[in-house]
Amino acid sequence: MGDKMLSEEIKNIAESSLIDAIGFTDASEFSNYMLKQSKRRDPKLTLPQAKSIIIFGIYIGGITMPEWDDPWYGRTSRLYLSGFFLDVVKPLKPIAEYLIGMGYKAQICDGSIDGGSILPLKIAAVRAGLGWQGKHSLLISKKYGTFLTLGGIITDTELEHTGEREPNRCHKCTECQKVCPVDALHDPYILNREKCMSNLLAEESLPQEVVAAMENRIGDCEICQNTCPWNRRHLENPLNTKMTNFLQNKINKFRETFYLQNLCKLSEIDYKAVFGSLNTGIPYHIFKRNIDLALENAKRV
Ligand code: B12
Ligand code: SF4
Ligand code: SF4
Repeated sequence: MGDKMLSEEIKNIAESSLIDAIGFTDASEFSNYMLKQSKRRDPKLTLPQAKSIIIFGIYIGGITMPEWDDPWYGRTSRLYLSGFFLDVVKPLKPIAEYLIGMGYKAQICDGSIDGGSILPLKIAAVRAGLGWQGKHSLLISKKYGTFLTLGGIITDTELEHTGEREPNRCHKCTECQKVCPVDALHDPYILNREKCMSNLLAEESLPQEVVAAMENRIGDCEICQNTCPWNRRHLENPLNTKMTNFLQNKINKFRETFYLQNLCKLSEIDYKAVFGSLNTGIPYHIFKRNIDLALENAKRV
């Protein structure tokens, strides 16, 4: 049994931090995590006294650029535009601070600044009852589809666990596997990182088949998410959440910048100044390469 009042207070703070979904689970090892050498495998490798994990979901379904289908426009993803690519820290901070103020320990995940990537967030979210892992490997929530960016806190306090696991609702569907242009989802539920464009568009070497498949993408790919039936309503009519509105207003100022002919003029200093807040971790020379290739692809359309 965990502390019910503390769990309720955390939920209240989460709501005022514009967090959309929250779940509590135990801090035992994730024995099915494939990266056995990673500290994400066991919360106690980060916090030896860990007792609970809090998992948070922030809806980003409404964050898009209307021009994405234009081949002369640089396409990215909702995660990229949200600025949560490496860093979901900000909305989680008041909760960590509250726990620390109460005399507990609290470590945030995912943060490029604080604590780092210390949890396998998808499987932790499944354990906390936020949804199930789809065949594209992402967490699907009945309410939010895959458009929840995830964050977590490892703490040494005993919290009331939400635990009820969602059943897998992919059933016979294999749409994401069929639509991936680079066969990165050959085996259901397992993403082949070596093939996935979201990874390769941030890497030095880009295989020829990816150059054609990337079309106007300059970072990230959402093809498997865009075909998932659990996202259909969010693509057609996204939920009107405060965080989505806040982030969409923030990124609207980039709308002109994302035209390929504008992007290719950005110097390294401009790139850091303009895209620094999006925190994508893509180095300037790779960003430039992606723009050059996207421009070549646009000429062929
Ligand atoms: C590294 C990383 C990447 C890497 C590599 C991913 C990988 N699979 O290795 C790259 C750059 C490719 C990547 C891409 C993307 N990522 Co990413 N990524 C991460 C990160 C930092 C770690 C993920 C990880 O642990 N990978 C290691 C492998 C082993 O884990 P895995 O893919 O979860 O593999 C599991 C399955 O194979 C599963 N499994 C194996 N067999 C079976 C069988 C069954 C039946 C089941 C159910 C499962 C299962 O168990 C494995 C766990 O051991 C997390 C943040 C975090 N701290 O968790 C974000 C995270 C997972 N990414 C996220 C997102 C959104 C993306 C992108 C959609 C971004 C984009 N728009 O381009 C793409 C996703 C493409 C896709 N189809 O998954 C979100 C997911 C949100 C959600 N709703 O699920 C996260 C949680 C970031 C965040 N803060 O929100 N990502
Ligand atoms: S993000 Fe793109 S490349 Fe990666 S698995 Fe999904 S569809 Fe395939
Ligand atoms: S597209 Fe179909 S198989 Fe893939 S995750 Fe969504 S529901 Fe599951």
